[in-house]
Amino acid sequence: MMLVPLAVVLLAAFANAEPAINEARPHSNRPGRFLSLPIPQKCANRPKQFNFRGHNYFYSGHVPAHANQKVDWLDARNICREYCMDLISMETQEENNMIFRLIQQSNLFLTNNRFHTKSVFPSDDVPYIWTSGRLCDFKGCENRRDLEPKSLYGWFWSANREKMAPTNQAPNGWGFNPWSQTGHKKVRQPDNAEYDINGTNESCLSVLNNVYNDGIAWHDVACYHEKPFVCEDSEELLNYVASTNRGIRL
Ligand SMILES: [Ca+2]
Ligand SMILES: [Ca+2]
Repeated sequence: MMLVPLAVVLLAAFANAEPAINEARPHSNRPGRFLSLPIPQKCANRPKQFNFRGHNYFYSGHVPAHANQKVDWLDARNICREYCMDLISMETQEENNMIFRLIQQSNLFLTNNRFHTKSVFPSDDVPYIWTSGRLCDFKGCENRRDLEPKSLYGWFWSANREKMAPTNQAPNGWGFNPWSQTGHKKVRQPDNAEYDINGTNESCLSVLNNVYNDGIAWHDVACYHEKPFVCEDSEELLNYVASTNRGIRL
């Protein structure tokens, strides 16, 4: 019974490890990298900055240990995962708008779903954050007709492997399409624009704060860029740590 979650966690790790290796920064020789496993002590003491529908979240810029950190997409996931969290997945418009508000009012703290100021942090404008959104363009995604064309049907939340709505329409139950209508090439996102510049695919989903005069919106971005991030509780990792550490309080 305890082996199942571990197997799931490890499978998830390997399923996602391949692209990270292939995708390591074009000009770096960082060795192959894998998904991190949770660290029970860190899970028990994870930052709980705000809560939504039973999940805890934190924005790296508001947690002293990570306040000045900008990391690539996989490093961001791994920082979250050690806390039994993962990068945020915005499955609903409510959750999405909560993050949009956080970005917009980054000098404010969200606690118990209420904003209040906290003067210890500068009123820094958040230019962008990483989410767990990912294009299925790695090993295992080939021969999947349901994902073609990838720019429309190939996106999913890697935190829970849930498929996203087609990128050219508002997701079910949403009043708007969160993907930006513009970007580097002045066309709607995802546009894989960096591929034309240096051959790197834009396979990761970032929320950008008005970078293209487009308000706060979703963009496909190359995964090697370094950004602050938002972590969200991972039920999979919390369940795994709970089932393997009797009596732990998470
Ligand atoms: Ca979520
Ligand atoms: Ca783009």
